[in-house]
Amino acid sequence: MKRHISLIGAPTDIGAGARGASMGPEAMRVANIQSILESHGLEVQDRGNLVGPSNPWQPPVDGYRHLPEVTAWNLAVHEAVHAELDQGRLPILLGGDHCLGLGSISAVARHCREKGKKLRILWLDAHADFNTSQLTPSGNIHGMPVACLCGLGPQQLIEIGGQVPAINPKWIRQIGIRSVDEGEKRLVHEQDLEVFDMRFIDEMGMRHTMELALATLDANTHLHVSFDVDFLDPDIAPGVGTTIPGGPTYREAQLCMEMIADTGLLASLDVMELNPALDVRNKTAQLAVDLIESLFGKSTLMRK
Ligand code: 4U7
Ligand code: MN
Ligand code: MN
Ligand code: MN
Repeated sequence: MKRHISLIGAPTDIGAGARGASMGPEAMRVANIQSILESHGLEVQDRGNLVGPSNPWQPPVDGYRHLPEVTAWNLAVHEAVHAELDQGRLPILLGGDHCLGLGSISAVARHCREKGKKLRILWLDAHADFNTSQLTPSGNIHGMPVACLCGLGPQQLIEIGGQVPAINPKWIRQIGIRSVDEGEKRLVHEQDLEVFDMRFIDEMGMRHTMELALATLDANTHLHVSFDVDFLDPDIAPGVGTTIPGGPTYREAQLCMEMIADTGLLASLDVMELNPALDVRNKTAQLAVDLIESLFGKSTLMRK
């Protein structure tokens, strides 16, 4: 079956602690994401960029930085992603900072409700993004989208999907985690998130990790991948705002993507937190495109 992909740019760094992720969508285009996906037989439409408020670069208010602007951007992302899914297309959200995972995944969850599909979310990230206004050390909302999706957050954000909570924590598998704040850690345990942290990957290997993370999929599953580029080791991916050492290597990341591709169930994707202002000759964007090729089934040799 020919897959129909829509690229949606969300050029903002409204939820981040460093400026620059707003340039992420253009860097992915410069790295030829469209033509490279087309070279694998996919049909790809670039829907251009969404628009939203500019970044006022203000300090947090009541534990949230830029809450009204974050809300506006997430509403735009929610509608755009839902519209593509409604047309039977596979949206790739080009971020933009990871606060927009809320708009994207709430749209996917709404679509799954409408279609009676089971949802599984792979959250590839160095961070758990499970902070609340009480727990956050920064006030930056890109550290909160998973909590918001689970119904823990400000009303205007948690209700974006039309149902609160938008998702059940049991639908999420977090992979590559290696930086979780103290209070956030307690909440992760309390909500019983399934986390395959770097310690787990070190001990069990990426293959076994992915076998477990993908274990409960079936033919009726919509698989969403939320790929925070800081998931990758900073040695290979310096172009992100919050580098954390000790991430997956190039080969581990490839295997992760290939095993997702093998399921044949990938139905939506976020590529978030790419920060061209911190990159070296666009190499992190090129690496992201390279990994996305694997995610869509590129393999070294022909496979049956
Ligand atoms: B990202 C942090 F304190 N946890 O909340 C926070 F370490 O989307 C970082 O994963 C959040 O890049 C990183 O500010 C958010 C911090
Ligand atoms: Mn719909
Ligand atoms: Mn993130
Ligand atoms: Mn991160």
